[in-house]
Amino acid sequence: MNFDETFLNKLSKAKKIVFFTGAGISAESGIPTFRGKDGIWNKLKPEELANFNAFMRNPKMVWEWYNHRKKIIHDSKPNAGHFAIADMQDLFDEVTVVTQNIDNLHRRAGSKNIFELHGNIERNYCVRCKTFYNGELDFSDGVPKCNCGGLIRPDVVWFGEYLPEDQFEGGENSAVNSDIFFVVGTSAVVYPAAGLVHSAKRAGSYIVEVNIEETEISVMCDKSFYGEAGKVLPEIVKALKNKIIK
Ligand code: BV8
Ligand code: ZN
Repeated sequence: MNFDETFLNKLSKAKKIVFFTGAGISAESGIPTFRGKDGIWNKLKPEELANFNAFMRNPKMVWEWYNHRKKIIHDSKPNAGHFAIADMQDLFDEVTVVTQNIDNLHRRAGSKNIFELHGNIERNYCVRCKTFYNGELDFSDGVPKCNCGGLIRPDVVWFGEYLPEDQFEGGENSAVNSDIFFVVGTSAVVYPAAGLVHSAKRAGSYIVEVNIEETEISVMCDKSFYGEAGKVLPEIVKALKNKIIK
């Protein structure tokens, strides 16, 4: 892949980089996206699964869905896109990952500075007393229960729920202080997460999109690379390393 000098100069002068990522960066790890052609939302309605009332109405069904996704995630590995982002930590003063994904793949790829806007499928807590249960859960009677009798739920953000304040604030802060804000593998339709692109833009960041197709925020981007994240991101790392050694 060839990158124009303007882009490479911008990159080589940058100090603070943010990678705002969505389900698309994990697609090449075999984890289905939400809204793509084979997206999981096509078959299942988010309101039927990813919301608190649906869980309280039918916790067994919601747990079956999350356990199914957990199995796919446990059988998957970070891909070249996740590793490229982790590699960038050696090329810039500060690299922050702000992810909407709950699959833990950025951490498994070696990224250190991560804000998880929508939670993490490896964590669970009691809806009543908020005690965390992060080991194996007991599904012998269908739905795991806390010692206090409350239902245990996945620690993910459902529709209509607030994002964890510390994570969203961290993501917002890194966005507005970034020199370059990469938007990777997200349809950018879910708010307030997608609002971070607007915050970064307003603060004067250079917005770079990596996606297989145009999205709602493509018009806001200074640069768009259309291709798979697992192909484009390693190419950017390679081009940057070549520029640095020249
Ligand atoms: C909330 C659960 C406050 C975890 C998810 C304005 C302001 C505030 C709220 C709203 C608002 N407008 C609407 C709302 C409500 C709602 C919302 O945004 N609805 C949308 C759908 C219209 N937001 C909320 O409810 C949020 N909470 O606002 O609280 C509040 C509280 C009370 C009352 C009022 C307000 C909570 C949102 C979080 C919901 N949880 N998931 C889980 O089970 O995973 S959302 C779900 O969508 C996932 O978390 C996912 O991360 C997220 C975003 O999807 P993407 O990651 O972008 O994935 P998608 O499939 O859409 O796109 C994939 C992209 O990758 C595509 O572009 C594709 O082209 C690309 N791609 C594919 N392959 C590749 C690739 N790119 C590169 N390489 C590839 N190989
Ligand atoms: Zn409890």
